[in-house]
Amino acid sequence: MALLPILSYPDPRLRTIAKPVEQVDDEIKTLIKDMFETMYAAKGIGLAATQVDRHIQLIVMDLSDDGSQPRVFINPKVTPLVADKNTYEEGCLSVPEFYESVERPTKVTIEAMDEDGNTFNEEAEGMLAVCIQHEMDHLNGVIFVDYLSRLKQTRARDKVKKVIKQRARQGDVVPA
Ligand code: K1U
Ligand code: ZN
Repeated sequence: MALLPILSYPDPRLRTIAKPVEQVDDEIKTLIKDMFETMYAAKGIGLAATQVDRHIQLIVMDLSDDGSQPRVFINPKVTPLVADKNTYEEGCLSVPEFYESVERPTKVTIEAMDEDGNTFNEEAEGMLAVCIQHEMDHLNGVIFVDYLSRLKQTRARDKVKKVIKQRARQGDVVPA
């Protein structure tokens, strides 16, 4: 297994539109394992392939407190089920240590394939709905700060620069 470097905002590679996965082969299965390892090491609850510079429609997620509920979404399609929206304070592993409120539909349907290539359909609300919409945005080249004011986007850039410098000084993470 391997820890993958995570791209940081405003890296232009985060704007790439992901292509569908054609076959769930050994290469994809290795990438899934590496993405889980990377997500858990970064203390995240989700990770899109875009964030590790792989531009395919693949998301990993674990919303449990103890790493016991890994979920894989391949070629996901997410559709809002209701017009109601909720606000949630979001974070992003590509915008480290920056949190802001984002409004999104409260309830969505998800159609996707799992790691065995089986298609499933699911209704989602709460944290699953928030997280899957955030990760779908990554696959479409959208970052949660895009929903914020110019001033907040500037603050996000400044924060990321500062965190990258701090981490480099501590010898923590090598930037992607
Ligand atoms: O896409 C990502 O960068 C992962 C992101 C998922 C996410 C968290 C909160 C709201 C929407 C999407 C993270 O895991 S950020 C990490 C983090 O700060 C966090 C971890 C657990 C709960 C809440 C935030
Ligand atoms: Zn993110």
